Amino acid sequence: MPSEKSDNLFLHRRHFLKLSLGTGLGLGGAFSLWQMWRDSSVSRSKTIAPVSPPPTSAPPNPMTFLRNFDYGTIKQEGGKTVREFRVEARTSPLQLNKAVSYITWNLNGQVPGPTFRATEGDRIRVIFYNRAGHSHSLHFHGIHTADADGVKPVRNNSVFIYEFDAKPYGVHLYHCHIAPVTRHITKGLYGMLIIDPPQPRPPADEMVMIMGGYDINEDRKNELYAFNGLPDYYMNQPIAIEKERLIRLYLLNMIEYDPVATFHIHANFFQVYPTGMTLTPSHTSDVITMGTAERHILEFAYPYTGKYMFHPHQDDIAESGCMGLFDVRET
Ligand SMILES: [Cu+2]
Repeated sequence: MPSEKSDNLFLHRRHFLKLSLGTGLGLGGAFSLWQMWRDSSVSRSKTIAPVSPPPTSAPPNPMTFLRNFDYGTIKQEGGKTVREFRVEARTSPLQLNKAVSYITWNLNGQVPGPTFRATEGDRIRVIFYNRAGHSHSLHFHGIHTADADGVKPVRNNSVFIYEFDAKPYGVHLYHCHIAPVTRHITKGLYGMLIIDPPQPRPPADEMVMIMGGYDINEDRKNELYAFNGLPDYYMNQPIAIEKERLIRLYLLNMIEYDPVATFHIHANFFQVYPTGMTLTPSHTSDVITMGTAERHILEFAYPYTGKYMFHPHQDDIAESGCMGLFDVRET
């Protein structure tokens, strides 16, 4: 890979490019150049004006994050649906509780990063701006070429484009893959990628829960845990759901340092779709065990109103922030 210069754009092998950050040339212009290069058999490098990073907006709280899916900007290119996502790596503080403000490494100022969503067969294009102050990357789980695998550092003040086909359908994830990866993940650089099957799943109240841990004092153990970034958030603000309504939960374990975490719901059972890669459930349970990066779709409906806990059944993890409540209400 060519060495990086902040004022140069290098166009090299297929599926990616690097741009210097700043203001000036719009993305459309950059893509036109890139498409010209992509369609050419000649490998070359070019210098162009820099492009603008994505706009800054207030990060969502865990309640809006819960049901917020980023479907990207849809384009048609050569008969194919392309979903284009723009994200920016940042370094910013997150108030985890009344006592702890923690410096996170994040996407768009939020932990976890946005939930990207596509349909199997779409083309996914993630334009990754790094303004975090040091190198990061985005490594996606899925099937793709080596140059889209996201293990190479994207240095501060540079841009990298990851492009790959959305396959296979399921619940997947992305995270920074810069060593030490454990640190880059616990600092907050991770998120979910949902790839829907060609025939959509039946209607449901869909939500995303990502379990994460925070190593506050850098002793390689987690002191705090959370669903969707903020410890105890859903204990203080229960998730309202409707009685007898089908809930489809996209669940991901991103807890580092602890080898496994379970997930348990009170007063009910769920059906398990392993890694979200099946259309029929594998089994029914009220607790499921997941190693780091494991994820599943869980489906359930509550027959009675009231408040019901959900949490890992490692109660030390639950009592350190990874616990919440469903508030089941009449329709
Ligand atoms: Cu990183």
